[in-house]
Amino acid sequence: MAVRKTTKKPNVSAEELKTYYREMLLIRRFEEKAGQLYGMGLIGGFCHLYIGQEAVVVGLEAAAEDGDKRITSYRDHGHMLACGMDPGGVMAELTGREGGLSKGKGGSMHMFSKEKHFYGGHGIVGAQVPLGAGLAFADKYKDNGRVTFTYFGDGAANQGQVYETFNMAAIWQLPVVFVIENNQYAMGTAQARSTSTKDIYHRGEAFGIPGEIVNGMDVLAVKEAGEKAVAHCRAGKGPYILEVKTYRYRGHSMSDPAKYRTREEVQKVREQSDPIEHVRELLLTGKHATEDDLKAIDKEIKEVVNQAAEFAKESPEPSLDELWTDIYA
Ligand SMILES: Cc1ncc(C[n+]2csc(CCOP(=O)(O)OP(=O)(O)O)c2C)c(N)n1
Ligand SMILES: [Mg+2]
Repeated sequence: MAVRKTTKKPNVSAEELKTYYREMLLIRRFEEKAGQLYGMGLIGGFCHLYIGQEAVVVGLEAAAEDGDKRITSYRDHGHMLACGMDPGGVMAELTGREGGLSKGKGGSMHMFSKEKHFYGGHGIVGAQVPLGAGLAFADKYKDNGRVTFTYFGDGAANQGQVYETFNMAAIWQLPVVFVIENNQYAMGTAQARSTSTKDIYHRGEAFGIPGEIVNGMDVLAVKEAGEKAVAHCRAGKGPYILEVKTYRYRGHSMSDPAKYRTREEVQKVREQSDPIEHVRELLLTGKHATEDDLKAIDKEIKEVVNQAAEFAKESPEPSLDELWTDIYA
């Protein structure tokens, strides 16, 4: 794997590091809890966890400003938490309850927030890419200086609609950051088996879209690259591609036993490149926090997640009348 920790001493405050630690930990603990609830039969249907990829969305959210937009695939819980959507509302949507962000009618892959400018949650691979360009088109039209983060996977990067979108985004110089979350696998297919080249971002060159590779296990590297990409878009220079190399620790979805890779492969990444451990080490070695400080944060996050799970269990099932609301035909 081409991801490695940064070795240079980061120029970052203790508070900032603690924020990233807290935000990444929230995603990890939330996902672990979702996995447990799934195992207990409280969550049905598809459920794709984001464990291992936390630094990607936390780093990019740190580069975003109020009013910027985000859109992603079905692996979306982390994106929602990182942009400030309520953990209880997300968890209750997973359990299909009335208190869920889509009133219990959408589930894991279909949640939105107008307030936080989160545009889903899309189950069709690659579908969010043209939609993301559309959001950026609207912002360009309104000339409001906003940027859209459009996330998609290494597998989705082989979809034709991605390249139609690249073409249009380049022609219209749209303020969109295309974020390829390259977690090395598309379901059970390793990138080397599905993709003709090791790196994907340079496909943008054919359309005149600049881009770069980012270490997705290092939240500081992601933030830095995100700031560069966003500045490019806000300066009216059009789209930018970030290929963020990351890794998912769990199977593709809860029903995937992940037999296509070895336990050792996963263990090696966990031990050598875990994004949360990385920040933990920076906090401790930089004397920005003590073990006790970190324990207090761990406890605080556990509490938030437990409360979200309680809410998700106690919220009632949607009433039958809800079958007739929020439909467009
Ligand atoms: C158009 C379409 N084709 C196939 C599928 C089935 N499918 C769901 S996820 C997936 C793999 C996508 O992998 P990637 O883009 O790398 O995202 P990741 O799951 O790794 O986040 C496939 C083939 C689908 N949902 N939609
Ligand atoms: Mg993938």
